[in-house]
Amino acid sequence: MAEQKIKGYQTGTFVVGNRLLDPEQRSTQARTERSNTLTSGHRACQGCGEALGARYTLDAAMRASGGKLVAANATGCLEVFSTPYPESSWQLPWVHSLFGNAPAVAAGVAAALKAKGREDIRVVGQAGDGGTVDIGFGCLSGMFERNDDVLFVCYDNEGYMNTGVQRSGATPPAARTANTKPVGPEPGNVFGQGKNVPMIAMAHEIPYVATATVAEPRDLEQKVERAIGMRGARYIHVFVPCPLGWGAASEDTIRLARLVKETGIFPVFEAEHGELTAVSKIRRRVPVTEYLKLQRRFSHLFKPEPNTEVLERLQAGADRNIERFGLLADDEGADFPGEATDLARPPEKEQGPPPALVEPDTDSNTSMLLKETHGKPR
Ligand SMILES: Cc1ncc(C[n+]2csc(CCOP(=O)(O)OP(=O)(O)O)c2C)c(N)n1
Ligand code: SF4
Ligand SMILES: [Mg+2]
Repeated sequence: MAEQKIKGYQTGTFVVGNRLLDPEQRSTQARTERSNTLTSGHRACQGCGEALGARYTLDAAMRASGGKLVAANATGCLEVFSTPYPESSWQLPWVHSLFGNAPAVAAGVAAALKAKGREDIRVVGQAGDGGTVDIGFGCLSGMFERNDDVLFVCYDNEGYMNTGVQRSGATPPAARTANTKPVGPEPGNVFGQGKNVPMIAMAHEIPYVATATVAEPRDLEQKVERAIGMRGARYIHVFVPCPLGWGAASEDTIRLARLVKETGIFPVFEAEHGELTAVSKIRRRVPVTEYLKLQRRFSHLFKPEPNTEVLERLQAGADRNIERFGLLADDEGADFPGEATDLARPPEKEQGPPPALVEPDTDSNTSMLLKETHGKPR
């Protein structure tokens, strides 16, 4: 079904009412028959982008597969906060894999279903960025290379959150984590490292690759539905803010997910068989500082005075994405009147630093809070 474009929206927040859409175009989350695959009672932090992303993704996948879905889940926050023994928040067949082998487990489930003649049942593998871009990468590449009939979803919160906010191969440059301290000439995470797994997935020329953020659930749902409608290896990389690990306010999760796209830091696109097929244009371009300043993991870039050299390097990275993916609309801003600052934190909240649940550079605090909220890290 062709996506119905939304013309109306609430200036300042980009909130879009489902009432503006034809009923069949409305979000899965707006339907009374949604499956609540990740239901209430789990232990995710308030404002957890990963919980939101998983729910959007799996509810859409359940709808698209007619409720015939199995999920294999790597170790990580999503698994830990959803399944403290003997409880579970999952309302679908769900299997926990190791930290590093969710793609292989998912591929095995798909192979078993094929052997049993049950290819009507679809398989999703899912993991955090650590389980995807780092330790699970070999299994993922194998799953791509064999073109296994699995949709693999990475929930990218840019670090190892479950174990106390360590750096991953998806942690952005300059970000502070428990093991990338803001000290020395290059404070925080180094530049020039890290893996772009959506691009690597494209290089495998698998049937479908897409990126999405939790700020645009309809876009994410449509990509999941498209992916479920295909066979073979498919990959969706979802940007999911982590209030605890990033030192961000819980209420800023959606704002951050919007800003990461509007700055060009995170390109939102689709690709089939290695070719780019669609990009989600920037509605109104925003400087990277608007995104960075809401997060304590980047606070060292603004005090005691702005680190202009590092900020310029980060802006250059976003500009490169904008150029590379053609993210600016020809009529940039024409359909979306207003100022770039519409997306920024309301002025009355700009008095001090964003409220952080913990100081992410205090390792013991982070670990303690994680234990209190999720149970023991695995
Ligand atoms: C082989 C192995 N190494 C390390 C761990 C500990 N461990 C569990 S989850 C995790 C990090 C998870 O990070 P990510 O995949 O990004 O998920 P997140 O918690 O951020 O959602 C680590 C290091 C483990 N379970 N197994
Ligand atoms: S630490 Fe981050 S990813 Fe984990 S539950 Fe909290 S907000 Fe979600
Ligand atoms: Mg992570």
